[in-house]
Amino acid sequence: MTAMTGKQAMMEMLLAEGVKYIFGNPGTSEGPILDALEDYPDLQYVLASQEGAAMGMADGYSRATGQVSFVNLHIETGLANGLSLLHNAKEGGTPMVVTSANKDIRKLAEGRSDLSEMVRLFSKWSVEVTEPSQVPGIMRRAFTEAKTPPTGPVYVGFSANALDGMAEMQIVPSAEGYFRIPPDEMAISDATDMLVKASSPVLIVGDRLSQSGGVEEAVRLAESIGAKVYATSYSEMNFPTDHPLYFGLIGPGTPHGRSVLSENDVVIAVGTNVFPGFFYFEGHALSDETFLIHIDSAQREIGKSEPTDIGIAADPKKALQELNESIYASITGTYREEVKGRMSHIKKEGGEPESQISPSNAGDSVPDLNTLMSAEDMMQEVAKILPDDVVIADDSVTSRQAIHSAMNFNKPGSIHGERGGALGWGMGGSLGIKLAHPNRPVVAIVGDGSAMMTVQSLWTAANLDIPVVYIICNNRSYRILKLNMDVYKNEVLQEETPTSKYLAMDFPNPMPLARIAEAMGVYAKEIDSIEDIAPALTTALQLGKPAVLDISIDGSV
Ligand SMILES: Cc1ncc(C[n+]2csc(CCOP(=O)(O)OP(=O)(O)O)c2C)c(N)n1
Ligand SMILES: [Mg+2]
Repeated sequence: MTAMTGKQAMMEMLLAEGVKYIFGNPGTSEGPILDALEDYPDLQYVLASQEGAAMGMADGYSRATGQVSFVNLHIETGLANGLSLLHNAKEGGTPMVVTSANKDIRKLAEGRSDLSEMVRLFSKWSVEVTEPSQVPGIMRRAFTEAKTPPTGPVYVGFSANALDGMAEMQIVPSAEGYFRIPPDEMAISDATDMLVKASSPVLIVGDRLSQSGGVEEAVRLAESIGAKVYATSYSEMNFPTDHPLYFGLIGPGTPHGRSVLSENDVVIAVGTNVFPGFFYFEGHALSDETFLIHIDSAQREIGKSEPTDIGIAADPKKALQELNESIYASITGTYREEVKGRMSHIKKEGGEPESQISPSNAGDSVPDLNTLMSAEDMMQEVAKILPDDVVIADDSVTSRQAIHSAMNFNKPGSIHGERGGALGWGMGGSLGIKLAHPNRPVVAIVGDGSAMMTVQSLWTAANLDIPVVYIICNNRSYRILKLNMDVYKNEVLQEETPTSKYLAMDFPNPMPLARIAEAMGVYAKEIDSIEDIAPALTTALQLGKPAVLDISIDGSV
């Protein structure tokens, strides 16, 4: 035991946990933390000028390193600004410890906010430290909670007296953590029986598959049973996109997704919520004739809303390894021939991947921007220049499909994307990814609406000279809202002749992202013709400094 202040214990615990960066924006209440930090040069404070930028950076850093990131915001006011992207971290399962300091506990009668209550809905665990002696134990638990699957963000508040007070303390970090929880043997045997009897099995993958490092095992499973593969999200590299069995993103919660899935006799979902979707549609996603197997490290997600025949709570990689072995041991030569036939049939049928977004046929908008390049053309051009070792931060919203048409993702960690629904992830997210991979080029592809939401990230990029190349998909609109208005009118309201004025979805005054970047000291270029993309991107990648290419693209629907 050593006598120290709570704020010192906080710093010692950060070092013991292997933390390098504190992402944040401070206030008066965080003064004690910054005071203590002066004695800890190995901990770098990464200053954001808006909390959304700090949260994005921490999220990107965690996902690119696989480690718990650390955020420090200001009391309730700064913390409130961070909640939007905290929601994303919770939905996506990003391991993160978010903190802020609070007024002295003795000011209870005067009114001090209950910070842990404020953040409870947005976090995996939420608590406030009110005594210095609590600091090491609570920090240890916070890191443990964050990294234990299903991973996620936790919140710790620190009252002023806990930071300034002294106590005898022992600094012990969280345990390494062995999370490869094996599946139940009986479940593997039942799943094997169901899968080898299936005539059209389908595999659906989500981020917890890639988080477990199980993509190779998923490929092996798909190949051994001849399953078409869809991804519910591609915010992590969940399946090699050029694999002949990969059919792209699917919205299993939409009528289109439901009908695609229900044509099959067995659906096996791995590491994904079953099934995410925005709108309410009556009934279940799968028809009564379709069996569902669900493998997940997030036990609570199994059987949550969709009737499930075989639920397997386990580490996805470990469960797939055992399932593959079990299938291998039980199949016959005839089965192999059957799978071969099915595979060639799938490949023959295989056309364009399913779009995540339903095609639009509503509205009276005439594409008046014919002269502008399409997102598809833009991405083809971008793809020609991107180096092999690039990491993409994808916050491109409706341009996502164009990214996937132009580029293949075959290496784990080659792409990280927005997840959870809150706009504004990519601007900061890409900076966190770059801090995690200083020797790899990092390119953020971001919608104009999303870029504007956390445009302050450009200031951090300039201030700390973090060389991310931003490509803005400037379509002068919240285009996704138009597409979803169409879905609402066509599929939810089922209007016969749907029209919409798409109120509050257009930017008659375009978001001037290149000019904002320049004003913040970031190299920037406005681009509206396709031939300018290659030279500008080449320059931007060689610059060794942050850069913004603000590209005008067609935003019509
Ligand atoms: C914090 C937050 N505010 C508002 C929204 C609602 N919203 C969802 S997508 C979107 C528009 C995205 O626009 P943009 O980034 O330009 O991409 P595009 O749809 O044009 O491809 C909006 C406003 C949200 N998801 N999160
Ligand atoms: Mg837009």
